[in-house]
Amino acid sequence: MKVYVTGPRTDIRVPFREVTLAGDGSAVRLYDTSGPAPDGPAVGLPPLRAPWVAERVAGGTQLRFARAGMATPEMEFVALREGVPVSTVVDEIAAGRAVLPANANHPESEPMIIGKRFLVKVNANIGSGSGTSSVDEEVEKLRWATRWGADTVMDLTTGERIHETREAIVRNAPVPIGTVPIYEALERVDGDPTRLSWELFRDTVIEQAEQGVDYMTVHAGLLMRHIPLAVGRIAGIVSRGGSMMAAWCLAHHQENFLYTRFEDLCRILAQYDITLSLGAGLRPGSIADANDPAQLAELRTLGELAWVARRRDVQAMIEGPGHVPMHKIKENVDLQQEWCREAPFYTLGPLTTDIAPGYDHITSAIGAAMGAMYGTAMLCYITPKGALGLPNREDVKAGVIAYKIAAHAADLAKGHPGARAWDDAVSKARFEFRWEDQFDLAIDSEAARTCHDEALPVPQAKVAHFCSMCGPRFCSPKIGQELQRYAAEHGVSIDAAVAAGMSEKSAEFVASGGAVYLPVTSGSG
Ligand code: IRN
Repeated sequence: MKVYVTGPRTDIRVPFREVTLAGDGSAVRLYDTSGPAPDGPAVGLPPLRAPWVAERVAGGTQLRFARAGMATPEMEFVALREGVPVSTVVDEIAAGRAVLPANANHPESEPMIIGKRFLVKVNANIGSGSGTSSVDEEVEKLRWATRWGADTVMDLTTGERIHETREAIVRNAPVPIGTVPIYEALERVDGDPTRLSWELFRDTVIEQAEQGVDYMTVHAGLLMRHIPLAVGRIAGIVSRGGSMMAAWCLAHHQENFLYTRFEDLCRILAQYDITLSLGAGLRPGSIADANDPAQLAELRTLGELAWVARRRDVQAMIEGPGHVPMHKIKENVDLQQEWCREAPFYTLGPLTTDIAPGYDHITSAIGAAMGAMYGTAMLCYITPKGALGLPNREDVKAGVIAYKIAAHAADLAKGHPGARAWDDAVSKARFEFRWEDQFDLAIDSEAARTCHDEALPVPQAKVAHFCSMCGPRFCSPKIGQELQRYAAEHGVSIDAAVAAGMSEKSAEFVASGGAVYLPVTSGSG
């Protein structure tokens, strides 16, 4: 059930999914990204932030307010959502360690924060590759992704109805929407990257900014001098935006215009409070290329650009790999944190091995979990299809769930306040055979129920004190419960109960004559 927690300002209503436990009637509150019930794609969601935006008559970005020590309603909202003091939110944004992506023209979004001191976030990419799917289908994909817990969604739609599709997505999005504007700019020059220009890019950015896009990936850190460093790689340049800019630089023999016009870009972004996501154009696309000179040279430039953006009041995060084996993940995160002055790191995976096409959500969720434990703030999901094809509905779900698990595992490791409560609630329900509570609390209740019911479909099994794994005769939680009961009845500790139980069993064994029953095997002579 969805519930709302209200802050000091009654118009700040933070959504949670509340699960009421059959066991003792208590309630567990879980972070909820699904947004209010929609009235239909054409109507859009209610503009909850509109009054807050209107209050800021002179505009200003979240970063600017945080630097001035002022908490905006959006900051109060995320403090309640994360269960942390508002001062933590203000301080982290002011220091550039966190971003709160919220375009003034996207009042429908429920504020969220990306930074290593907060819950690890997950982004889901949607959008059709060639305008094949309808606008309604894309809105449906957005809903589906946020239903499973996507904290932000990137619309990578290309093709004919790009403006219309994005409009429908933004108006129906309860989460921040990201885009990669260079993709649309490329459409406008019929797919020829050599015809790209700053003016064309700027106009595309402004059009998207007016629609309400909250954060934009800009591949401004890929410089002329970095390109030769990628020549000897196994996988070359795998970033779509990165390869466009490299093609432009080589064709014109000029420095990347996203770099040379970066301050102009920041001036535009600041007007809307759009967050920069500095693109990883040279991220490694294979295990062999991880943490190589090309990737690291670009990373240093991204750190410099994040600093320039901050000077212009623009919030910035840094994109990252890609493909990195487990033993190189910490080094990557540490270097990013050092060179980018702790700006939030936003990685695509990384895949920890290249051997499993078709299972990239697993190979990359391993890397995502490790990176997040070391400080990555947001994880861009990779679906089972990875780079094999456009994800369908089931792929989107599998990708989001895999990444939510990775993110939560990292939250636990980092000791985020409140993260443990969810685990403890599930653990207790499991130990006490409260099957329905276990299903309701599960990240994917349907999957949990289906797994259980496959072997034990009868209703009685939902209250049974065993499952189909070990059956009714030997059940470890049941034995555990008996031990707890023994300890309580006899007023002793669990250890003492175990010891007492052992001697009771031993006495029984001796009294029975001490016979040892071994299975009789035939033909053993
Ligand atoms: C996230 C972190 N690194 C890359 N990403 C996302 O991957 C990026 O934001 C975009 O949504 C997608 C493809 O990016 P390229 O290939 O254009 O760099």
